[in-house]
Formats: sequence, C-alpha cells, structure tokens
Amino acid sequence: MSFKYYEDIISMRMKPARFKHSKNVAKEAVRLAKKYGADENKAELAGILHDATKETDGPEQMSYIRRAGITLTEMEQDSPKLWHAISGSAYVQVELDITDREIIDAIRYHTTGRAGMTLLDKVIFVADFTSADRDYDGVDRMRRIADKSLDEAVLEGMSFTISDLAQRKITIAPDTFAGYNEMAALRAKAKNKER
Ligand code: DGI
Ligand code: FE
Ligand code: FE
Repeated sequence: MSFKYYEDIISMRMKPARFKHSKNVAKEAVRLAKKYGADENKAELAGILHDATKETDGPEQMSYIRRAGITLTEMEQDSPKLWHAISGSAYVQVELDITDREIIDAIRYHTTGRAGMTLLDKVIFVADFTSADRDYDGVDRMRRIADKSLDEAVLEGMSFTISDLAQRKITIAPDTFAGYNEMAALRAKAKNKER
C-alpha cells in the first residue's frame, strides 16, 4: 500500500491538529532518516502511523492489544499514557496488515524508548520531540542536538521525560529507564575515550 493510503486512514482517526502532528512527525522522520542513514520509506510510514490510536477510546485500544496477542504488564495497565503506543503497534498489525517488525517496534516504543533501540526507533522517538508543531520550552535546543547527534537527542529526550514524570510523581516505565541507562552508559564511554 502507498503512503497516501495510510495517510488517509490516519486522517479519519483523529482531529485535524493531531493529524497535522502525525504529518509533521513523518516529515521530520524522513529528514532524520536521510541525515542518519535510516530507511526513509519506513521512517515516513512509522511517522504517520505512530499516534494512530491516540484518540481511540480505552476499550477499542484494549481490543487491538488483545487481538495482537500482547499482554500488558500491571504497570502498563496502570499507565493510560502508554496505551496508545502499544495499541498503535497492535492496530497497524491487526487492522492495516503491517508486518514490518521495525515499523511495528518504532510505534510500540515511540513514547518510552527501550534498551537496544534500532535506528528507526531512534528516528521516530526524536522526530516526535522535534516535529514542526512542537513548541515546548527547550525545543530549539532539542532540534540543535538532533542535528548534531541522534543518540544525544534520544538521551536528551529520555532525560527530559524522566525528569518531567518524576517531578509530577508519575510512574516511569522500565523500558524508559532501560533506554536511558543504555544511552547514558554509551555516552559516558564515548566521553572517556575523548580524554
Ligand atoms: O503522543 P504524543 O503526545 O505525540 O507524545 P508521546 O507518545 O511521547 O506521549 C507523551 C506522554 O506520555 C506524556 O504525557 C508523558 C507520557 N510518558 C512518556 N513516558 C512515560 C510516560 N508516562 C508514563 N506513565 N511512563 C513513562 O515512562
Ligand atoms: Fe505518541
Ligand atoms: Fe506523537
């Protein structure tokens, strides 16, 4: 199926503002894919699909998750903000017949990150932070980092998310910590080599 086919489906599943966000993430993901050598077509597709179920009600999300054979951990069940990433990865499999594991995983881990992130995981994770519609404090800094180093941008995003969640006393997913620890350790090793 063509990108346009998926784009039309996504446009019908969400309000115009979030569809705009999805298009911006797809565009930014292509830009980052070109820059860092990821597959541009996969980046564009994962980008447009990444928030596919963000405006889908809880029971419908749960049905995609069940149909995809995914079992949520207790903590995932208790973190509604994480559902759309998991149910989105389930939805694209069971409703859109997407079978590409890299695309499925990039959607699944776009909110939390994880240990062992693929290049595509990183591109989507960062594109969600740096897409044209983002205007949080620090977005310019994040865009500068993303233009220098994809890994630095992933680490910066994870650090930002963990600080924000901890500040608000919200549970932090193990995948988020695992991703953060791996990227932070990688950075420490690289810094050691410089000296
Ligand atoms: O879907 P978007 O709004 O484009 O962005 P997103 O998928 O990164 O979702 C961001 C939200 O998810 C934000 O409210 C923080 C929350 N979040 C991110 N990581 C975690 C998390 N919530 C919990 N409970 N645990 C996490 O590890
Ligand atoms: Fe999201
Ligand atoms: Fe998003």
